[in-house]
Amino acid sequence: MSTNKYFPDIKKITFEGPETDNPLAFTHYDEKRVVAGKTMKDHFRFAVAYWHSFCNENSDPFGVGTRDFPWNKSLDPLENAKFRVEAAFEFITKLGIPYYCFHDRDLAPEGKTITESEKNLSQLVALAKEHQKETGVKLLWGTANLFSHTRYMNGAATNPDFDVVCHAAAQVKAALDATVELGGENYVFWGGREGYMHLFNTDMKRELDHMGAFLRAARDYGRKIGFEGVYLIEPKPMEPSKHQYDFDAATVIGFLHEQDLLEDFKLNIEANHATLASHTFAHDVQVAAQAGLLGSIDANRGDYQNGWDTDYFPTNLYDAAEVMIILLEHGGLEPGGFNFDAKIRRNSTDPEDLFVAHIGGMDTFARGLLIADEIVKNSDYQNIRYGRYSSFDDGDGKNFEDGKLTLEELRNLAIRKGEPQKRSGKQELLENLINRHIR
Ligand code: XUL
Ligand code: CO
Repeated sequence: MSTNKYFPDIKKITFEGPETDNPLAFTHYDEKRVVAGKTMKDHFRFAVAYWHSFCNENSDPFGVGTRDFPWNKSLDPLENAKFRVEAAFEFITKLGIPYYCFHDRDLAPEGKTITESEKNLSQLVALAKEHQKETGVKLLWGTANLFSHTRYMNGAATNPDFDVVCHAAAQVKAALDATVELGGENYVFWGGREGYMHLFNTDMKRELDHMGAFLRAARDYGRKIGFEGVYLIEPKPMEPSKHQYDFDAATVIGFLHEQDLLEDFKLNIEANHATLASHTFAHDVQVAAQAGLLGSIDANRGDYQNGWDTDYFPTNLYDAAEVMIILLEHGGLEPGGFNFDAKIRRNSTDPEDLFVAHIGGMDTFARGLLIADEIVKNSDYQNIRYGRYSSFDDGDGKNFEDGKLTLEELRNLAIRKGEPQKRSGKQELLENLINRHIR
């Protein structure tokens, strides 16, 4: 463990099992436990989100932040960034999480010029690299913050002003350099300001083509400097823009096709972004997985009453189990993982709250995995779900699937077959499975 300065009252979090009443222990996440042929550690590849956990003081539009950051000791933001790395690695190792994720500006403050920003970032990258080496913690993905600075108010890669596009490129270049230097396994693009606030001042076609050109240039640069990982696009329908181009998984897949990016890019599905798009978390995971494009997951949770991106820590066992069934069926996430893109609430001000929140998220998914494994192995779930399509397995059904039947031939078959039998969809039976397998 690197230090014991920032969370001195917290010891290393361990697995104690379902019977424990210790809130600072895992009840279900046992990193060594093998489920469906893999350890829990390898199933999830959990990651801490640097921005929410170490940069976000929980201010909101109505008031200043409430969290105390003992690593903000200096008046110099660059010095504080160095203390912050120490604090982050202390937290990550005490929690026993194998990965972390960052934006360039989480790790190091922006300088007055591009070169100064690059210098700041390389200093912090060097420090993070030492901590990674010492602790064995790895980088799941890096990214560039192309949404906070005022210059991006009209977009980054899709900005109508070419000068701004160049600034965005400079940032992505440095963030890719940092990701490669730290052995990052993926690189994320979240298009926070890539979209529009009103169509009347927007040439949507041109902006989308610019985004494609920008991503191709970024991809080529990354490959040139030896990035062998996966590029990920993170869909989100709105917020901060009224409409974001990476609306949901299906929209992003269409965009990747159109822009010839399918070879290198996959999707990073965030639970709360899926629900903002009026889908379930499982829906967007399923859409990405069936296209062979499920790259990684930002694990969090929305709120049934509020429409916005609340980024709660995940606690919903039903959502977790549903998603874990899809993952088991599609062979997992590697080299992606589960990044807790989630924040503790404004009034969660004790240092231990951050631990408790992550423990809850990890246990929720661990339990979801156990439930999913039981359902896949020991229930009729797959037979019922996939068996519904057995009429396409051979004969004319298969011929139809293979594109061999004309509309007239289908019509003649309808006459020959007569009125179809009623076949139950068995929804309630399937819905009850999760409840039945919570042990
Ligand atoms: C914002 C969001 C981002 C991305 C990375 O809603 O999810 O933090 O995950 O830029
Ligand atoms: Co996210």
